[in-house]
Amino acid sequence: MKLNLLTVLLVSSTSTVSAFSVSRPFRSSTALHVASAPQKTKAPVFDEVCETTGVTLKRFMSEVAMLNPDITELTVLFGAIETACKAISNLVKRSQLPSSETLGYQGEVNVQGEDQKKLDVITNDLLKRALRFTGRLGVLASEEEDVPVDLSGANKGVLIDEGERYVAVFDPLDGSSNVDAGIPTGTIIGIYEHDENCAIDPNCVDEDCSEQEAQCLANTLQPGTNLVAAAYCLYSSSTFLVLTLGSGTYGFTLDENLGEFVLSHPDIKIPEESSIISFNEANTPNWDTPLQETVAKWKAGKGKSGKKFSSRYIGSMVGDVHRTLLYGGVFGYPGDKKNPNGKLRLLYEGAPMSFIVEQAGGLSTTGKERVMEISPEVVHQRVPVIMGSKNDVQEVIDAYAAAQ
Ligand code: FDP
Repeated sequence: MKLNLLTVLLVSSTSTVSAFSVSRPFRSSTALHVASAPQKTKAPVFDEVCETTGVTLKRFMSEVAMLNPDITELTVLFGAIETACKAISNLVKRSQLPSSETLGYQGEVNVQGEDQKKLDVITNDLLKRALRFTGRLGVLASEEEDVPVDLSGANKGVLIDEGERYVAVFDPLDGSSNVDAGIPTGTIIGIYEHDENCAIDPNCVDEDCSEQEAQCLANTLQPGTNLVAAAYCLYSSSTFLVLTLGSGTYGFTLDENLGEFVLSHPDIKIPEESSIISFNEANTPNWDTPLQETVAKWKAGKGKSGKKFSSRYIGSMVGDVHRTLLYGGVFGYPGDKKNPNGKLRLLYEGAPMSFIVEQAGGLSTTGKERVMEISPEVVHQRVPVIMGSKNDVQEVIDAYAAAQ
């Protein structure tokens, strides 16, 4: 079904007026047409590998598509993600050079009241365009956009016929408060199926839009259990792209000579227990008592494993989760007395990263419930997150349960 043409670029109230602006937050109070939970994809096996190139992301995705023809369209999206990550990696690397003039603040505040860095804005634009030009997206939501952006119709820049449409949610430059100091940052992306029954009248502006049209734009408000794919790119000593399509977690490293992401971490399995905590410990006194007590036991070597934990915290979620996937441990940004829902956003931080961690055999919880099962009510909703090694996170869940 071809959707109507619509120009719906929604921008912050402090800048350009949008063709469609929504004064109320999107809420999922009534039933949304949301695709059913995705089927498990079949993972490829590589019998023959070129010694020079290894398994590139392109080969990986095309073999996934051969095994799972129903998700062939995802290869196009991952082509765009790959290009965007390479471009963002270059931007981040060059940003330290005085000639790049990309460090510092943009002078705008996003809808969450955070000062936008220049690179937040540049990378948001870059990723938005890369995804939009695939023609496979119906709607996207980003940390840097006030409300979801409708991409259906000619405004998406390319014309496609029928074909699956997806919803992308992303944080283009997570950890950007670190970027001026050259500390690792990342991009986080989640992909849901879009409700193809959504038709939006191109003339619908503000209150002229029906509840149904507003809900179609709000198609981003799906729980993590509906994710069909999630990925992050980490801009660090190397550039990594780690993804899940619901059948394990796979890590690729950018071979700068080839210009290709090469499979370097196949089927990542997070250690079942470890001895690393990764929290902003300045907030400890305000945490919930069960978490405070569990972390205090770990530090004293009196937790379930008896190991004495040590602390590693970059303050960049992608970097901290990447280390946690490889070395094990517990990364978290829990709720506290000041911010009961913590700091991280459910849609484009908590849910996609939880999908990746769970697919690597780990757990992700708020303490009281599985992050993946929470249905967002608003796009920029925050969520407490405690994720990582299965046994360690289970210890936190048990402490919360015992306290009830
Ligand atoms: P940032 O504000 O630099 O974008 O949610 C964003 C985030 O970074 C995460 O990447 C990171 O884990 C967290 O905030 C760090 O917050 P604190 O500075 O409060 O520790």
